[in-house]
Amino acid sequence: LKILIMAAATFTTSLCNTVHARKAVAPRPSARSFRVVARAADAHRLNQAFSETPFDGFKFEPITEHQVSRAMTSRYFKDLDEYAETDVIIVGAGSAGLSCAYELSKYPNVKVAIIEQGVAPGGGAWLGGQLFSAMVVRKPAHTILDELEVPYEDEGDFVVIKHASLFTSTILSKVLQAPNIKLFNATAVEDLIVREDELRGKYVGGAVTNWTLVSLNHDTQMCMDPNVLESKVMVSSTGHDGPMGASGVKRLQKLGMVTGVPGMAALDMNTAEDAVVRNTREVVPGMVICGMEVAELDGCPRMGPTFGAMFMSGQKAAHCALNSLRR
Ligand code: 48N
Repeated sequence: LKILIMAAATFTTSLCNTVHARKAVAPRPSARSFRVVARAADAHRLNQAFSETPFDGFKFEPITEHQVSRAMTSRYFKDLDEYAETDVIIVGAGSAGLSCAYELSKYPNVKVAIIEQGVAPGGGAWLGGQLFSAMVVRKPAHTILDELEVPYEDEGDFVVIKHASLFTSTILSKVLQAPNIKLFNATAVEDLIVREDELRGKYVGGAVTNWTLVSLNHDTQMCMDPNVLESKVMVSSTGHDGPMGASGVKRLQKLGMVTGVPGMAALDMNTAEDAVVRNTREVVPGMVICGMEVAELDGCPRMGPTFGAMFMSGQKAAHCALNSLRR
């Protein structure tokens, strides 16, 4: 027993000595370690400072979900009510359709509804050609760029906009701000209103519309009937490709109001652009065509990656529509 007590006492003593020794050896924090800690604190503060932005502590005003819903739906249904009958319907918001709308924005007494099947208006004018962003515009079509104040590089007989989207976003912005113009996007014109009278014979009196997704899926579901908008004159600028390319003239052909839609001919820039502008016209009473839809109907050549004819054809179509309204 005596030995055991002595061993326990020895063990306890050595344990205390070790702890004491450790304590004794434990270094007092040196000045260096204080500097390290201070630097870390500064870094944190600095990081804190850099991570602060003018938008920290932002607090939105309160809102309820039904307020958001009513803000959207009340305006949309008011627009549908207001544009159930309108002076001009432009079908297709590509470069030709937007140029037409821009020209009509100069006539504030003319009510215009643009119907665009895509969610994003702009058609093929977001790029200059293939995947290249610069847009080539042959003179004298650069005049619209001067009006829109779209900067370009002057190359003599033509100009180059550094990015096609600069043109499209600028003209879109001008058109959307015009009080006499309303854009209904993600909405397709899937048919035409066609009437007949002694004076004009058969004429186009408006558009038959549906949500684009419905128009593209009629054969996957029971019929979902369309909506209708009446117009005094329609401008069809539905282009030459895409899910509904040249849909206006193709519908006229099915209705027997035009004889054929041969489709655009092979590429020849110098012939194509003059022909598209020259042949922009009121193709049947109540319906003007412009842009590449003209090439589809008349079989004139395509021009490829030059856009001047789209601008001038669209602007010309606006005046064809104004002439039709004055009749
Ligand atoms: O840009 P696009 O396709 O047509 P345009 O005529 O305004 O401009 C054509 C131009 O981009 C070219 O093709 C160039 C010059 N290349 C020529 C060539 O040789 O290849 O715009 C047509 C718009 C599109 O946004 C379509 O989504 C839309 O019309 N659209 C419709 N919107 C509503 N209902 C429809 N049925 C419909 N069909 C087409």
